[in-house]
Amino acid sequence: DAASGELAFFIDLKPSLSDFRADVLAGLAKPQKAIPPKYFYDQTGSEIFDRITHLPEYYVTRTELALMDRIAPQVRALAGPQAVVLEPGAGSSVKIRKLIDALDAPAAFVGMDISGEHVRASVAELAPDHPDLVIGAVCHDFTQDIDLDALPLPEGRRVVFFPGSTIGNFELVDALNLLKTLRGWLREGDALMIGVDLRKPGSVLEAAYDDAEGATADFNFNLIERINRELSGTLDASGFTYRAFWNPYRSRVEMYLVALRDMEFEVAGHHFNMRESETIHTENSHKFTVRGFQDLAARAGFAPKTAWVHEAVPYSIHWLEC
Ligand code: AVI
Repeated sequence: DAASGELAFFIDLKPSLSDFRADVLAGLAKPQKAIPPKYFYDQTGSEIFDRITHLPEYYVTRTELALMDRIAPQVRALAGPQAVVLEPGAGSSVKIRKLIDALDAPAAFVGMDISGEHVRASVAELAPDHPDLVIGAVCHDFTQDIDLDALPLPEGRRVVFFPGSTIGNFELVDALNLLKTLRGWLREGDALMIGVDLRKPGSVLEAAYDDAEGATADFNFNLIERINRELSGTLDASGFTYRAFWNPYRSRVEMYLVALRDMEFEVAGHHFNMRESETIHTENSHKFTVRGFQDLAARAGFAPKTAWVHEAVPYSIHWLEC
């Protein structure tokens, strides 16, 4: 197709596809029912997430974009000329455009995502505006190792860009492992630029994750619909309500679907029941302190170099060196 023709390369590393059926069945069989948050992001879920990023209560996206504008000159100086930028998880093209425009004659940009089609299309959109940039796409699961020397990359300092505080959706051990994996992609002198949301009052966090117009609730209810549609589920969405609360002891917002009554349902031929007020844990969003995140990064083998914090809303972007 026309889009991929504009890419310098598209490499399919054939990541093992995660198993929605197996993960949902295992998650619903646990004493505390839980479904991994990566399953939010089907077509509809990705559209709802995009709506979330524009909500008045959801400060994350607009705060990170404003902070990127403010720090652009410093990022340009730190990265130096001819940087090779890699983005695991094909996120918002608004952010990667901002970064590329901030840099001094960047040499290459490589988008990486578990969905090959998605990453190929979104990365190709950058090509017309950046004729001098080597632009590539890789179909890859970013929680897995990759030998970047096997890719046709130009010379230059590698900068991995991981915005949006996605790191906060992982349990702490998994966040540490992901940071170690990213460290493993890089050589001495390379860098990781990562967005990390910070602790703030519980009332602000609970509003951000349980908004007035109900978009975050819809995001969760879409998971029920996806299970019903793709796994022959018989869950009755009207039997659930959505709840988010700030857990200060674990420094995270926890999100749940709560049963409003006793229920029985089937998923993929398996029988389940839930008691009234029993929950399905759908997501965590960890909130860090600057020091706490730097310590985690240091344990993964990074040297924290600079942390920028937004002046009004606690949100940070870290420059970590190898
Ligand atoms: C993608 N991730 C960083 C979002 C967050 O803020 O934790 C996911 C999200 N879930 C509900 N609202 C936003």
